[in-house]
Amino acid sequence: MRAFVALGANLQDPVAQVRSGARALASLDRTRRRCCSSLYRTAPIGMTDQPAFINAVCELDTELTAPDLMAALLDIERAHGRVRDQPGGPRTLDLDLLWYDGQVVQDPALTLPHPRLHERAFVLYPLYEIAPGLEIPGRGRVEELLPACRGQGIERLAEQTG
Ligand code: PH2
Ligand code: MG
Ligand code: MG
Repeated sequence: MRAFVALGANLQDPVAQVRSGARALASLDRTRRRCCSSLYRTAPIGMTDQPAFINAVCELDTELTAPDLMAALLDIERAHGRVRDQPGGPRTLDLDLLWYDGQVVQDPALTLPHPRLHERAFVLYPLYEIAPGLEIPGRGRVEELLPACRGQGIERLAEQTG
């Protein structure tokens, strides 16, 4: 199955955290990492009183089911010292399953596509870089969603994701 995962970090050397997260995705069981976007430095959305984020998106080819992939993402977050205290607050590494085989899932443990992806520049810009024509069920193609979130602070970095 094809899947897209968003990476985000704003604590403890965020560039290194996102790169390390991207490497962990590449070594997941029964999974191949097809590509990664550039790294982006982004203004915090929601809780704005926190450091800037580093964000990226990776595309995977996986034989894991969506729930198994989700569980593996949470394991990687924990291995990067993720502490869940404040919702939307600062974090060492956040891995969000954005899209999995075009599936629509409404489950307390997993919502697909990711419920806020269509309104977030920090997800849409990196996704546009690697999959501009991707259809987000119920929302439209990435390239159609991008214009609505112009103006959210985002800057593409020259350094490689890995
Ligand atoms: N993640 C959030 C809330 N706000 N803002 C930016 N710029 N990047 C993020 O990854 C991010 C955020 C909750 O997951
Ligand atoms: Mg998130
Ligand atoms: Mg998350």
